Amino acid sequence: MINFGVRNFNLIMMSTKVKTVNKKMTKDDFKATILSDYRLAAEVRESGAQGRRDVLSGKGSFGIFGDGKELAQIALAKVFRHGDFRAGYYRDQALMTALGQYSPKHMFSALYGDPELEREPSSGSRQMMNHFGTRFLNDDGSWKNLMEQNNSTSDMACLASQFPRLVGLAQASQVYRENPELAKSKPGFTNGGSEIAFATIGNSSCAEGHFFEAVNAIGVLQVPAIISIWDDGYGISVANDIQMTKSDVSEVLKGFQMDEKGAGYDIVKVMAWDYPALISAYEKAEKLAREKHIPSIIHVIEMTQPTGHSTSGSHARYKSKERLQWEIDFDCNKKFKEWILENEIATEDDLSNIDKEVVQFVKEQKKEAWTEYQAPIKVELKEVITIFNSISAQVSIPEIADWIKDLNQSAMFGVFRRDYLSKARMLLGMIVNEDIVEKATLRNFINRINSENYKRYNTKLYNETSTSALKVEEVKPTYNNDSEEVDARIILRDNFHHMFEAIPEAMIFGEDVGKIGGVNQGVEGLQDKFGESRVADTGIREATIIGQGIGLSLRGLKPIAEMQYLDYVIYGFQPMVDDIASLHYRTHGGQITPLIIRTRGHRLEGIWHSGSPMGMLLNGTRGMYLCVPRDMTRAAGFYNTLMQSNDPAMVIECLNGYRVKEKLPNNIGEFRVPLGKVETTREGNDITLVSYGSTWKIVMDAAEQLERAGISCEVIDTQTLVPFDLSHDIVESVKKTNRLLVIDEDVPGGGSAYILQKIVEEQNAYNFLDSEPQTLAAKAHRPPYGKDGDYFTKPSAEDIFEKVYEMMGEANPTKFPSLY
Ligand SMILES: Cc1ncc(C[n+]2csc(CCOP(=O)(O)OP(=O)(O)O)c2C)c(N)n1
Repeated sequence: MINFGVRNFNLIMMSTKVKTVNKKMTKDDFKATILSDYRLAAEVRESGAQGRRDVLSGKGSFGIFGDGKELAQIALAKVFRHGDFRAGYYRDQALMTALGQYSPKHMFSALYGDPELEREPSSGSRQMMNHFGTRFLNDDGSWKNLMEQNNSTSDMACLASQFPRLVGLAQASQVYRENPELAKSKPGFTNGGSEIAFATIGNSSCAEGHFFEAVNAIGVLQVPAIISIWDDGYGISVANDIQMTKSDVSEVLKGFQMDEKGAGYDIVKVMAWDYPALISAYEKAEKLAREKHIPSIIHVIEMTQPTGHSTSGSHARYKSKERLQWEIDFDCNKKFKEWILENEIATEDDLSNIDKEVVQFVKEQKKEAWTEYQAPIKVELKEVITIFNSISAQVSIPEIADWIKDLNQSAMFGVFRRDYLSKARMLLGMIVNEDIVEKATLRNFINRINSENYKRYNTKLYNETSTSALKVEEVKPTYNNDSEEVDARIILRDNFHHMFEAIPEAMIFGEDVGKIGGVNQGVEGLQDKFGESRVADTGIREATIIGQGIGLSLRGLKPIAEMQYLDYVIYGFQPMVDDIASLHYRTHGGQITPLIIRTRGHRLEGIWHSGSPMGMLLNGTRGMYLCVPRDMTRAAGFYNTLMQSNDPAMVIECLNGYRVKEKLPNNIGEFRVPLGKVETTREGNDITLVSYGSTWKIVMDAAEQLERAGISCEVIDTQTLVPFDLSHDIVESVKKTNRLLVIDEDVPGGGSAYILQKIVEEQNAYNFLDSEPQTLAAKAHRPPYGKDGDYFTKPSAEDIFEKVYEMMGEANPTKFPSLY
């Protein structure tokens, strides 16, 4: 029997939110709290059970629920305060419910895929069910007061992907605590740095590198994170013995245990079914994190999966009979019930009444969710059937009768918009030559449904509010007559000094960024002037450098996360692709990361110091902006622009450009380069050459040589790849030259293919071309080491000369006879 002593009684009393309402709690209050926890656990369990049946009956496509994990999450919720942040995953149904942000109705709306935000506020069903997130932004793009709400950063299905951003979410509290003036100026983002970042993760996901990288980073930084590991022994079918050394993650983590100086984590192992022990574990962790910024890891073992991992299959396929029986016996809700009865907190009748009420409540919630989801769809269905009927009365189309029959039949169970829109579009094709008024009615219906669903499903990849970088006005760099020519890195350095003076939220961090001022000295002296909490060295851990930036930016800071070289961005690519780039889209505009990723790339020397994988970046990171400045003045201008906005972006500086001389502008820190605006850097009439980054200079050299051969080139620097030439200036050049060559140093079919698609397809340059549009890229392999490795791999001025000459020769072989 569990000993229900005075200690536990007080502990639970203290831990319940009721204490904020009534400090003098009676035994009745205590009972009410326990029964409310019991009800919540039962509600989560029951909604999972009913949701599972809905998937089997076809109303929902896929179900993943919080069953077997209820009690620990209820205990966690007791220490979660307004202003805290969660970075969790799909199992946290009880936690989200206990935080007042979720209900069975929300769960069913998400299960059905209801796209209306008021019913599915995490994502408007852009995400699978039980992928949680709260809204950080108002509709106008401004930030909500995050200290007045419980904050959940948006979950992802990619396991452990919540861990990189956890680093920054926790670190922000430290930054604010160390900078009280800054904290005071940001009341919507911090309460003196006392906020905790709570992470949750499944036991098997702990085998991911992101988990260990983040645990190490948080341990180094000593920031207030509480990590809960929900250990049910399995990752789908694969048990802990295959997932983890010694089959036990907290055994493995022992080296992170706090030492006598307070460095490291407090690591606690606790049973998933032991209510008082869970509460006590979270109480202790909260105190350490909130008061001393000491992180904790709470390894919750002996969790179960009463109905298996998800709706994808039965767990009887991979669990023994003994294990299945153990899961029944040690089910946390069952054990909680036993504990309540043993300690005479309530009677069997009390609990079975709650169970009955819960079943009824969940049924009602489910019904409401379904009815509200289907109601507008049924109105549209009625409308389209009326249109079908009136067309059928005038034109003989035998299929229509069957369509109407099928649609009416499926309406009894549930209709999707695609069911009738696909028929309507097919029908329009069938009656295109009929002279009937209903054709217009049908067309209007299709257009209306398409445009309404565009808003539901296709918007908000980018921020379109007044906080967008596209709304930032251009300010050109200005010069005196005697402006000095300096090493280009000086322009960046001086610009960062101005920026950090003007923007107290600005931070920069990465490998070698602090003490030595960056590998190319672009932030020289910045740490001395602005301190280690704003200008910092980090460990070699690209994924969590990016994650650090994500978390900090979600907490009102303006981080610049540095990837030392473009070739190593691949280590940090997963959080860019899955988290940053999709965040605004997947939350339906509810969250955004105003994070700048700074890196340097393109040509230098060697396989891993010359990469220019633009195609990879472009394909992976739609949802972010991609700036490819040709020099450091332009790079500084992009940083200045981006700092004024809420948008995530990457800026790639030219690795070979830091010692090149550039004129020092006299409005350093002030000038801003606009995004999506190309620059024509040489005018010409015969051919348009489009490039960017380090290749731009080589194109300019080639254009000079081509002039001597009688070929006049117009050279355009794209400046940004995303957005791309928003005012379609390139096609205006093509209208004049009628020829187009795109040059870059990515693989063939990489960045250059993207540019070509933009110009030929989106800007319709096809209509103005007299020659085949072409690309000139690097070789498909990596650039080998050495000057000759570069010369024989990346486009040289001679390669460009010959390519252009050949294109001109095809049009006029007499004037431009073959070179070879
Ligand atoms: C990176 C990644 N790999 C694989 C999957 C497919 N997958 C989804 S859930 C799951 C098991 C996760 O187990 P665990 O971390 O223990 O969490 P649990 O679901 O048991 O709570 C797997 C392999 C995924 N979503 N993400």
